[in-house]
Amino acid sequence: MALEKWLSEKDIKKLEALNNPKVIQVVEEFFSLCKPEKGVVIDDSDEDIEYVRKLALDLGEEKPLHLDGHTIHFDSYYDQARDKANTRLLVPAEKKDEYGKHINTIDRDEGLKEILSIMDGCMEGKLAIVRFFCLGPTNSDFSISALQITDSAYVAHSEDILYRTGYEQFKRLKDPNDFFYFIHSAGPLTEKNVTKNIDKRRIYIDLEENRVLSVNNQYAGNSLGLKKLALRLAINKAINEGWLTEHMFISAVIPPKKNRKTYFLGAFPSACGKTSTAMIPGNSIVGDDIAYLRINKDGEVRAVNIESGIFGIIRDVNPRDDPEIFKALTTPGETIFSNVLVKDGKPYWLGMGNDIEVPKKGTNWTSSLLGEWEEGKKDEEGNELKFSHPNARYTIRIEDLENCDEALNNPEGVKVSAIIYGGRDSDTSVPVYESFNWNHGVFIGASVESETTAATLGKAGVRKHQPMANLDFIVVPLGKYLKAHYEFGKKVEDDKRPKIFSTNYFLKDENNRYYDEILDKKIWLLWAESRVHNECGAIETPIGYIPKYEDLVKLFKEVFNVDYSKERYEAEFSIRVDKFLEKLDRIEAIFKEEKMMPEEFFIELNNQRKRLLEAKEKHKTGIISPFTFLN
Ligand code: SPV
Ligand code: MN
Repeated sequence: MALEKWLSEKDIKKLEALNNPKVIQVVEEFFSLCKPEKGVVIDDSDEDIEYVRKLALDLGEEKPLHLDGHTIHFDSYYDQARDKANTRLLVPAEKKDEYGKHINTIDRDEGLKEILSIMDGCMEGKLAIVRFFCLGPTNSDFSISALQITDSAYVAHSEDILYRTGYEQFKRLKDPNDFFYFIHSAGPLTEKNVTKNIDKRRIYIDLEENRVLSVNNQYAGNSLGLKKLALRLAINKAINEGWLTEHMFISAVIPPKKNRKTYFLGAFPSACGKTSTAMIPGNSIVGDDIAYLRINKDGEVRAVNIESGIFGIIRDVNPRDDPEIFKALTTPGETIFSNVLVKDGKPYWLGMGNDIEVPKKGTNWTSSLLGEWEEGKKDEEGNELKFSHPNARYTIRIEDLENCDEALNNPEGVKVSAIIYGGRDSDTSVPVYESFNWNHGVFIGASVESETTAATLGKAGVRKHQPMANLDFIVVPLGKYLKAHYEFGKKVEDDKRPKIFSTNYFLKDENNRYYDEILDKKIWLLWAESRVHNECGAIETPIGYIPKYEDLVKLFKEVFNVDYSKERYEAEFSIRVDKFLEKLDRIEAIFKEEKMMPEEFFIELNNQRKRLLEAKEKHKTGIISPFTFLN
């Protein structure tokens, strides 16, 4: 067998034990193309997993830090975030038009030819690691098996922290062809162990083969098959099979003094408070990024976290705002830091707390290109280089968090009672409201927008359309994706359908100051939780149901011992009709252009506009106080 060229007898036996001809074929095909010097097959044993952990250190892709188990990994200066321009969906030429303007496609034949030629010999001189994982808990209706081949020990190690092992699960596959596979190569590396040929970075998604090919990158959002690459394949699979794959956290809201847990899912675009909502103190976390949703035999909507770890933004993780994560990052245990500043084996990041003195020199994400960092150092354009990258990350296991929910690995998933859609909006929406029903909620999710912040490139305050916070990952026409949400809702009985809420933590006053404190999101979720249990009323407005003043007063007092003023309530919960109407125009302009749009979407859009115009006419103002609707 050709595999003998790369693999030991023992490793070949490991592959053969899977009894899966397709796995053998994929390994042979891509070993032949990528031409690694050697290969290794990793199973679920502690011994094999320890081998990968050590390999990342031996190869220098990670370096030890001062706390036991902590390591640092750097990505190339030019590889610090997802590469949207070079992440493309392979589509047959005749289908290209169906995908509209928002999905980055390339002709399948042309794309394959290009990427396979880039991958030819991309692993020369390196070791190819073959790994098996399970997306979602093992032994579950949700489980999807995944094969990863990578020449990066950092990638293989990260996946160990972030996903469940799946070698044994592969042996149980009902259909031996039903798995995802991911071929990754960091490509040739510089002497600093970062990708050399960034100009040839490509991430191509092939739905026909349920595979993603990714080359010349290391940043986890580009390289790790099981994260955003699998998300794209799973969206397609879910739509074909009648369930949902969403870019959502899963968290249990635990109200004080009530003996219960209510599971919420939440979709928020990047940098809109998703992980911090999942991590609200007092609640417990199942996942912070990606969920599969299915309807079980009792008609309940259930969800699992497809991951078992967090690849989180480290910026602003400090003892006050993110106590659980801060604690995990400052305690010995298996943790990978990436793209932070390191000095004397200690990691430093932006916003880690005022009482920590940041060194003026050290190694950071700029060092592989520009040498050691020191304060005042500038990039080619003359901008000062921060000591830690704004998108620097940590990789940890959820089990290592004190607020890990007991249902993390439950093969049945958790019962979904509510779904939240959040955006970043300084001047339009209220902090929290409830949709009238599922279809209205889907419309709210489809209309999520996020304003750019000063921290991202380009002009601040520009609104980006982010349907379900999933736009970057949707690989079917947008209309088809939305239709799947309407269809899913139809399959659930009224009393079992999750309630859908909208949140906005970023509303500002006329002096450009946020109304909300960082932890006020706890109150908005507790209000939503009490709505799930029909424990409080609400005010009907043109946009949906908003909280009553007295209910919020009670919650703020009970939870934070804070007096929530009538003035603040009125300012935050006024319905800004004109702003909402402007938003509707923006949303309509985007979806009007899309193919296969479900009728339900435009019904909701028109009803929403009608309600807003009627209210404006009736109350003769573009900003309506919440108290007005009580009369
Ligand atoms: C996100 O940007 O949504 C992330 C990080 O979760 S990444 O892995 O880059 O996608
Ligand atoms: Mn994400």
